[in-house]
Order: sequence, then structure tokens, then C-alpha cells
Amino acid sequence: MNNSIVQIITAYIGLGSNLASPVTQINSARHAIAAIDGVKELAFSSLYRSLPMGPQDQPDYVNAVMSVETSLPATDLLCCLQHIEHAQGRTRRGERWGARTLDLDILIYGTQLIESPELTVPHNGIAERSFVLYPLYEIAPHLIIPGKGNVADLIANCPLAGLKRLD
Ligand code: A4P
Ligand code: MG
Repeated sequence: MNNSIVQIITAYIGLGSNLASPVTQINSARHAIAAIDGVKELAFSSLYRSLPMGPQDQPDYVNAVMSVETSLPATDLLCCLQHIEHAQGRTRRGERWGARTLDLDILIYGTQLIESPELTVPHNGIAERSFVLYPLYEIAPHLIIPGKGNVADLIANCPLAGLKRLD
């Protein structure tokens, strides 16, 4: 008999794109994430247009946040997300914060604090980025970000910085 207990974790995933039809990229990624074995979509935010953080000679981004329930360990979830990025034409050319067809970040994984060579959770910068906090607040207004605080309090100190919700 298998006595192992599978833990179900609520995770939050940040989606971003600024190349090759960003809205389509985000919607495709949403469906691909929901189709991962061991992942179930809970909620999906509106899509937001945001000004690029980092190099300014790149198009505006479309960003969104998705919450999921998952039985996958965080490293396995990251691996699945990287496969989806790759399948949707993501290339890594070495420029920090350069343009991309798709970026999928694990923003939060349950209440866990993870610091390993391949994974930092909560994601770096989560508490200062309007394109993360506003969609997160939309789907989880009472969320406490482990080690950072209440999303409502963080948003109060985070200017929109050009963020606009898309219809
Ligand atoms: N990694 C560590 N922690 C995580 C995590 N929690 N989730 C590692 C996902 N990956 C994580 O990522 C580099 C490495 O981060 C991965 O190998 C993984 O092991 P990457 O996707 O290759 O490169 P990146 O995304 O360019 O790097 P970075 O520093 O994570 O960038 P960010 O923080 O993702 O920011 N402007 C707007 N308006 N909207 C955006 O979405 N995104 C970025 C990228 C820049 N400017 C933006 C936006
Ligand atoms: Mg990233």
C-alpha cells in the first residue's frame, strides 16, 4: 500500500509577453498551464498592459496572474513552465530583462520560502512591481505574500507606473 501523502499547494504564476501577439501568447500559456498534469486553474486575472521594466527600447508588455492548485513540487512546476515558454518561442539571448514571447514566473508557492540556485520564491521584486501586484490583488485581495506582507498593503505603496487594464 502506498502511504505517501500528496500535498496540494496553491501557487501563483506571473505571465508576461511583449513579442509575437502578446495577448495570444498569454491566453495560450493559460491553457497550457491548466493542461499540466497535476495542475488545476483556480483563477485568472484580467490582462494588463505595462511599460517595460528594464531596457526601454522594447514593446510594452501584457501581464496577468493566474492562481492554481498543484500537487507538483515547485521545481517540477518550474520545469513545466519552462517547457511552455520554450514551446511558445522563448529564446534567451543574454540581455537582462530583454523582450520575450513569454515569461512564466512562480510568484508564490503556498507559504514556502525557497532560495535555491534555480528558484527564488516568492519571486524577486514581487513586492515592488505594479504589473504583478495589481493583477494579484484582483484575484486574491486578502493574500499574504510570505515574508513580504499583505498584498493590499503592498499595493498601497506601489504606483501604477503606467499599468492599464485591457478590456
Ligand atoms: N528563477 C528563479 N526564481 C524563479 C521563479 N520564482 N520563477 C530562475 C521562475 N524562474 C525563476 O529566468 C532566469 C532564471 O530565473 C531561470 O532559469 C529560473 O531558474 P529567465 O526566465 O530565463 O530570465 P528572466 O525572466 O529575464 O530573468 P528574471 O531576472 O527572472 O526577470 P524577471 O524578474 O522575470 O523580469 N516589464 C514588464 N512591464 N513586464 C514584465 O513582465 N518582465 C521582465 C523579466 C522584465 N521587464 C518586464 C517584465
Ligand atoms: Mg522570469
